[in-house]
Amino acid sequence: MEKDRVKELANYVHNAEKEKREITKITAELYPELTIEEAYDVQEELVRQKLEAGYKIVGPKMGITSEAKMKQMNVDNPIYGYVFDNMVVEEGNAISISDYIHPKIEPEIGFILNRDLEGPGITTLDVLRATEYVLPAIEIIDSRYENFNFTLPDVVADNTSAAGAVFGTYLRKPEELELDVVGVTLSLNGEIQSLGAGAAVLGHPAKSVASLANMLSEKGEKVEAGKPILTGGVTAAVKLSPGDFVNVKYGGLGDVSFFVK
Ligand code: 0L1
Ligand code: MG
Repeated sequence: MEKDRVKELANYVHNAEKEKREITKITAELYPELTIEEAYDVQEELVRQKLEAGYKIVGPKMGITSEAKMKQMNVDNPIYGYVFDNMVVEEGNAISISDYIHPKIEPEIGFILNRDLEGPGITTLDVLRATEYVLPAIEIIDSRYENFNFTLPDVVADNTSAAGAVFGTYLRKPEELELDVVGVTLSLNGEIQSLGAGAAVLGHPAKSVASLANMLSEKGEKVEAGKPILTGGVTAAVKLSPGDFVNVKYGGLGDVSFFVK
């Protein structure tokens, strides 16, 4: 795809994010033939624009990591995007719904590595051996597309709907937990809305990090030590409304809460 076209599509999603308004998916009319590879070019341009604007990458995030979501989108591989510093919400604080379009949340298990991981060929075991800490986290997703209606290339171009991240402070060594059987409950205002186990994330959340390392290696990039990695939703995403009190509990890994104004 020509450079101007990449820029045009990156501007299209970036402006929607900045102006907090819904747009029609790229593949509807603007560029129906968008491929996954081209979509990552658009994402790269979007990331470049954000860095140029002064924002910093906090860490990568994985998306479409559950079998249910992969089946729904008819794909075999997850996707990745980036969390930026302006998206981070301090645990226990409040977000304002007007800062988003139609936000949803996903409970996730975060990883922090003690050394860089460079694919190809990275395994789940490699990841566990390179993990300094695992931590509880909540991702706020806010697709810029109307009604979260998109194809896989659309959502890749839109930085995989990344809009927020709340990182918990209950850090644990990976050997202290069986991450695939860590149970998670997501409650709004004291009522459980969704639940799941770590295995919902590609069978094991560490596999998601391995998959990220192997995908990034195709571009000559690696997963960097010290940056929190969001591995993917453990339960189905849940819509937020003003007045909500969000609490997610993770078996053996503490809990994370925040408010919605
Ligand atoms: O983080 C995620 O799994 C979301 C990826 C994008 C799909 C969506 O917005 O639902
Ligand atoms: Mg997610």
